[in-house]
Amino acid sequence: MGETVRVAGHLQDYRALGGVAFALLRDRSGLVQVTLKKGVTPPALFELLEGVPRESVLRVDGTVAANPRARVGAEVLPDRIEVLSRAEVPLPLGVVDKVHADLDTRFNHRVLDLRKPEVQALVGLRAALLDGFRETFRELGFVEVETPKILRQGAEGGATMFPVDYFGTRAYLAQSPQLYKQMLMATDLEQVFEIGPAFRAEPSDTQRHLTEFTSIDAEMAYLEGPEDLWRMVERLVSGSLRVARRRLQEEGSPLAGSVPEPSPPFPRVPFSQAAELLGRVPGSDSFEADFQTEDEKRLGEILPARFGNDFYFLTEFPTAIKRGTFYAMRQDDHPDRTNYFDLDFRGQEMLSGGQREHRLPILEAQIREAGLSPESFGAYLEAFRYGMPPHGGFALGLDRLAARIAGIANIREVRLFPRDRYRLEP
Ligand code: AMO
Repeated sequence: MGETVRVAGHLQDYRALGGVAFALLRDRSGLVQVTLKKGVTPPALFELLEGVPRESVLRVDGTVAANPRARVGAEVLPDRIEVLSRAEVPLPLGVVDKVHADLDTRFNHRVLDLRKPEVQALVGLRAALLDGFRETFRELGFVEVETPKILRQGAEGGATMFPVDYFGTRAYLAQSPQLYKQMLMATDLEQVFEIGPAFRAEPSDTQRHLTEFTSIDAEMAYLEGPEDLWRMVERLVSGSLRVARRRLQEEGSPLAGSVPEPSPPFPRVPFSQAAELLGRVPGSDSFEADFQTEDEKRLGEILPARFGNDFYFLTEFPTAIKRGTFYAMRQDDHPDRTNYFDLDFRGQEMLSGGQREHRLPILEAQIREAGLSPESFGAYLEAFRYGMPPHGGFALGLDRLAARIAGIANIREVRLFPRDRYRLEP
């Protein structure tokens, strides 16, 4: 109190009530009230503020005074106010209005939308999750890597590849770091992780598919079996969420309490058991069909009630579903099943992974079986020729996790500038 201060921010609101006027300035730390009083404040400042549109950027020099009626129990009595940047009128999107704006309008004017405290909280949630994963990966002995995003070939199926003209040759944007993180298993890095963009030309227009998303990838060598991966996923997910939750608590985020505290072990539910719980008939054609959104939702009702955990693994995916995933290891004694799994949270797939096929002849055969030619995977396959340890890994979709935690149905809302089939701007 009594100190001279300089504050700056967006002018959220201005109200003049006869002898006194209030300007509310907003920045990341919150709101501060600047109070102008007739007889105390230089008259020119009343005139100046009268004509300044909301959301303009102001800088105020003044004195702090106690005021129990102001939001923070104090206000700034201004000596000088400068308009650093004047907002145009009208605003295409209100920042604090209670008027509902549809998603398209919000994304078209995303910079204004991002000023809303509830949208800022989502940005904070992502940042805290990223911190959580990085810190936990390092604790678990993983090295952070960055693999190329412009590739000669894809790994996750031809339908979702984005072609790029690369100086006259055809290249593709990376659908995932899959082939590179596996190649690194033939080096002595042993345990790597990557947090980066993944690009998929998703033809479907759903609430959980983006054409650009953030993939949190991990790969580890000297695997004995999928159990090693499940245990690692449990430690990673529970550790990362713990760090994120703590960080958000420290920051006073309204979303801190929404970050779950998972309790490992997560139930391991074989695909066939889940299919039966969905009422599928063993032996029927549809028994081994991949789970669709509706199936995942229903499993999200059945499995947590049965096993008492919001997180659960769906394991041993049928080979029939994973045939396109040529790098997936099939079980030696049950070749119709793979060592592949998903981790679902509240009725939605968050993560998928599995043990890879590290035996070159089998891998080549699986590439052929997927309708691809081993010749086009030269550099990838070379990594298997000179000593490749058994390995496996997984990838988690950050956007899906953040949206699920925040209770948001459409994952576009947790990205700063989302990309989908219809949106390339801003
Ligand atoms: P998969 O294709 O299942 O596996 O992707 C892994 C995780 O990424 C998220 N995800 C998406 N999120 C938003 N929009 C999309 N279009 C989208 N596609 C996928 C999901 C999913 O669980 N290479 C394997 C992983 C591995 O085996 O290591 C892969 O990419 O949360």
